[in-house]
Amino acid sequence: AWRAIGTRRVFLPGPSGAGAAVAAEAAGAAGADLVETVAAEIAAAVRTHGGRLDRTGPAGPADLVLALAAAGPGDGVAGWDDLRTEVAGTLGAEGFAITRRAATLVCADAPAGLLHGLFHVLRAGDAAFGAPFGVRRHRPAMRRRMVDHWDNVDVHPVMGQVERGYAGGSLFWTAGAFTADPARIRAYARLLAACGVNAVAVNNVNVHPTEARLLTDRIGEVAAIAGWMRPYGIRVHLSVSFAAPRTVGALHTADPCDPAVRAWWAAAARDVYAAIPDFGGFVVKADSEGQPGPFGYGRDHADGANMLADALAPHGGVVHWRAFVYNHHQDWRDRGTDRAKAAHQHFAPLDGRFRDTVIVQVKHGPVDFQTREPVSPVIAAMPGTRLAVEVQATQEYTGQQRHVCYLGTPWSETLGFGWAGGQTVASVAAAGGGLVAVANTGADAFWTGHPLAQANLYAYGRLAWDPALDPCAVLDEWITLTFGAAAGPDAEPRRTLHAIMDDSWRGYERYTAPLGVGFMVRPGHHYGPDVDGYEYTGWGTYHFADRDGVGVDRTRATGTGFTGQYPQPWSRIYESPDECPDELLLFFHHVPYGHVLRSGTTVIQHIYDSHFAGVEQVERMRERWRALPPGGLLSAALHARVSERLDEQVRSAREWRDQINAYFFRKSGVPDADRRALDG
Ligand code: GCW
Repeated sequence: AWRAIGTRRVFLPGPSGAGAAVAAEAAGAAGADLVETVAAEIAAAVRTHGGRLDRTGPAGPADLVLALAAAGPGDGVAGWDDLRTEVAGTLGAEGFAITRRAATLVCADAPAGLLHGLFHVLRAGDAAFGAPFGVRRHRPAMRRRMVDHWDNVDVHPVMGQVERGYAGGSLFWTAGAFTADPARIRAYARLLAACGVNAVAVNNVNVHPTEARLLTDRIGEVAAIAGWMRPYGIRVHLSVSFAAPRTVGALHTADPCDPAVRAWWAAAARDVYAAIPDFGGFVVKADSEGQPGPFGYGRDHADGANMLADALAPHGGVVHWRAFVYNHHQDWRDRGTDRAKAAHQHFAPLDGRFRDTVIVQVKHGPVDFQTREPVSPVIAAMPGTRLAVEVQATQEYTGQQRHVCYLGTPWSETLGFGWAGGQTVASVAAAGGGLVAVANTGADAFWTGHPLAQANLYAYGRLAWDPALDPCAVLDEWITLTFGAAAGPDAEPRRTLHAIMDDSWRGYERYTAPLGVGFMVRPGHHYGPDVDGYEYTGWGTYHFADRDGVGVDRTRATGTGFTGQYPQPWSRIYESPDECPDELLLFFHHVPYGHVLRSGTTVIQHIYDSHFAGVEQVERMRERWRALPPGGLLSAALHARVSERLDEQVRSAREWRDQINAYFFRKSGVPDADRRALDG
């Protein structure tokens, strides 16, 4: 049967150097691309490591066999028929099964499964070729694992080429021109696929006039990117402007209920699919921070999202509609309005009204990607809607890729967050629209500016594939893949990287905004401390520090009532200053400086202690890194880049410590119990 559909066979050397691998060509064009990719990966491995690649048949003992269940390598491979019989039809579009017999056998129902199976083997290294093991099935928890670029086509006068981009220029555009290098985009797609990513939105959710034309006369640029990414199983999505019928088209309105508007979008979608047959869909930021949306026409967000879904549905596309909707012209004097409540207020009442090809994309926290936030209550409030959870790999609020901050840790905590009824963030995202990350990549030689920030991209992809993974184990995988498998469990640079990175998110939290209060950053660029920078503005991000205390009262009893948006037990726990977890205390409560935390220390002493401890941690990180000699895959250039960034992290952490400590000492007048200098 496999001969009849044109099976090609690929041989790969295993550790013995004698091995063979088989990849079966799929009947469909897209699938064939992916099989070619697997074959090319194996061919490259053979060129580097030796061994044999033969796509005409397993003519001897094999170390590795990769094949589609429907095609198979034929009779020559021991155990194959048992494997295929057991797993065929159960693996889905991207899953695979692996077992070790005389050879390592990888079986998939569809070509993307072969690719993910190959990356799995590479991750496992020698372990995939050791003692025999039984059949293990791997299927992604999240069907769509999307990276959202905030790249602009033009250089935006304030935000630059990439909004909140800390990794150099855009991989796609430079100052208005399409400058994507096919080889580099292919390499990027390979990197993403190796992390488990299968979708990319190419442009910023803030869609400016030039970028709006990517939907129409510049669609060829998106099609080119799609063509370079397709062989790695990645589908391309596009951020669009809700006002496009008016601004790009010739209509006088963008009212989602107007038949001419609906027809305009249907035609636009048809043209997009003519250029990109496997186009993923639209990403939309509407009625948010100045972007146009359905509110302008007296319509709600279900009207807006459904209209776009109807345009895409005939072609198989989806709409990612962001729930990041709030009033950014709030009166700071008005204590009744609470930005944290906004997404729930706008979206929870619409539950059940969205088409099933609409994915409501919710930021993981209720405010805006702060270092520490509670989980967004929207995630538990819309059981009749497909939700995606959005995290920010680009480190806008976590050190801007100048600071080491390994985000696998908080993302894993968020995904594991559960509530009454047995649901978790991971289960909601898995049943709905998956996990989305704002990209942290760019034209930088290390992809991510800070070389160690690559681990965040990797952790994102791995946790989207399997949210139950231990983030430290994921980090360990990344270290092995990046710096070489030769290093044993205690060998360098592994030990040093764990010492620097494992606890780096908590370290960042220690020296920045305390106890979940958030947003003590410089307005505009958001780097470095400015305690009152946003305090008297319209942005809705306040800490309310005065001489007596600090924090936002979001209780039902005396505050904004935000705690009431949570299901049990969290509604009760967050309401109580005694039960609320310390790290979120100031997010939910305004307390006196002398309030005693569950840890036993007072709020004011905690602020001082954590800021001293955070800086000491960063100073130790730098010492450890300096003691690590460059060598092997740890190139001199990489070593130097990390060293330079750690110098800046130490400088910045000290600045944070000194401003936060001086600020709260001046407000409270409470000296440090340990008599350290707080204010010069
Ligand atoms: O955190 C804020 C950023 C904006 C961003 C916005 C969003 C793309 O400061 O730069 O705009 O979030 O997520 O839409």
